[in-house]
Amino acid sequence: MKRTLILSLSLLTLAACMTASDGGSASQATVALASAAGDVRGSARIGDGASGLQVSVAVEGLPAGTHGVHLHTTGRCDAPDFASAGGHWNPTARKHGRDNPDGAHHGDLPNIEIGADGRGRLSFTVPSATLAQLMDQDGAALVVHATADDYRTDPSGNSGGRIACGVVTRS
Ligand SMILES: [Cu+2]
Repeated sequence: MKRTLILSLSLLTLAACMTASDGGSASQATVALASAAGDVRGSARIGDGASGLQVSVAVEGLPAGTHGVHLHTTGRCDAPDFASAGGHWNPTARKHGRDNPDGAHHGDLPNIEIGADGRGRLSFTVPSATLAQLMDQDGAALVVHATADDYRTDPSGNSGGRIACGVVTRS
């Protein structure tokens, strides 16, 4: 029992070290995406880069098609609708969407294309943003929506319901 615990702790420490050294960046966070039923829906990595906040998302088990993805302002993913994640992360008080003359939110990411196998990938850099900014007092969450973001309609690009959510967690 005791030996198992020590082994587990060693493995955890090893995993933490590997994560910290990955990419050479000191500031990293991860996201475990889940459906409202609690099923795994993929993951994301978020970290500070030379030109902004780098976000890499890989989803699985989601419906094929084009889906809105955003960083939301509160680090809470309560089923069934994930409304607890709040609106988009918007520290500069802009309107939604890169095609909106008053946009965009820091949390506005490009749409993700999900294939027939339920998988999709997305990499994006939020210009002039940092992980420290994102991880304010109430944290942040990554949300995948039911439909495409039109990049224009405030406040959420008409992207429908929230079908997967994950809390941003420092790694
Ligand atoms: Cu959203």
